Amino acid sequence: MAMLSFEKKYRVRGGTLIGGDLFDFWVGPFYVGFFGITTVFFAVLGIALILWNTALGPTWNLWQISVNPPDVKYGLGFAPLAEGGIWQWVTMFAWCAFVSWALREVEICRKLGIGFHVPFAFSFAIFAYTTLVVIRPILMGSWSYGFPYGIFTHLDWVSNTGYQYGQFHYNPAHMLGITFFFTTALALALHGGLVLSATNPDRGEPVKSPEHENTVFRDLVGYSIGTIGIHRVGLFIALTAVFFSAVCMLLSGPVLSEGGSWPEWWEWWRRLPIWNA
Ligand code: UQ2
Repeated sequence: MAMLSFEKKYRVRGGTLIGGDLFDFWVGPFYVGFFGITTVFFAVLGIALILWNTALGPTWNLWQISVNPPDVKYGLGFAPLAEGGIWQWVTMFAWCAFVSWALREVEICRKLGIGFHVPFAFSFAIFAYTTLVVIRPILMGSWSYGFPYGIFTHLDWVSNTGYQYGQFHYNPAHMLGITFFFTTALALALHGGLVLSATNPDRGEPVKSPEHENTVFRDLVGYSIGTIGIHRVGLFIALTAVFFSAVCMLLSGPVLSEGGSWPEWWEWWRRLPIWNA
């Protein structure tokens, strides 16, 4: 069905979680809804605070601008605005904007009568962000453990945090996260390549179907997971990559304490009785 007639068919009332019909309208191509309003509301507040923080100095250099978390001395309390308090408010507004966006996705899915896979997937991204700036700082006892909101400063934070544990690549959850990220790239490369190959036959030839796609992989590796299967496995490995990235950070600090070392952690393996019997 052409999009113009389809949109007319599905752009009907209903499916809202809150607000009834009040915000149930579109602006151009965008569905608004209660959560469209709250997304814009929190995003504008957060951006305004970032601009204010930048106006306080010391730089307008885009690469060096940074909204920094409070000093460790403020613990889990509110810090003065210019000393990390702005970071705390930006974090709250960002979190509310992200959750609003997820709930707007839910309303759109309800309107269309489709599954909730898109908001479910986005919730993993929100979980990863929440892990870094809320859950881990609370477990560590200070908001100072959150990452700074700046282009170069967040890179420095990642590097420093990694080196604090000796060698992050020895973190077992980091290993799993990376493995799943790489496997996600492999799966998407296979899938994208396969679909484009089937839909781009020689000039004058008909477009090919799943039989051809299945046969490529049966010939190649003896197995085809199928057209729905590849999307299930793709969603699973992508979300699992994000999940283990969050676990990796919860292990580094809250579990393996600061000053600990991931390379040393593997000593349990070398100490297994079987090697020392
Ligand atoms: C497949 C299939 C698709 C695909 C791909 C496969 C017709 C269009 C890529 C092949 C996938 C396999 C063998 C599993 C790969 C698993 C991992 C974890 C990389 O069979 O069905 O649909 O796109």
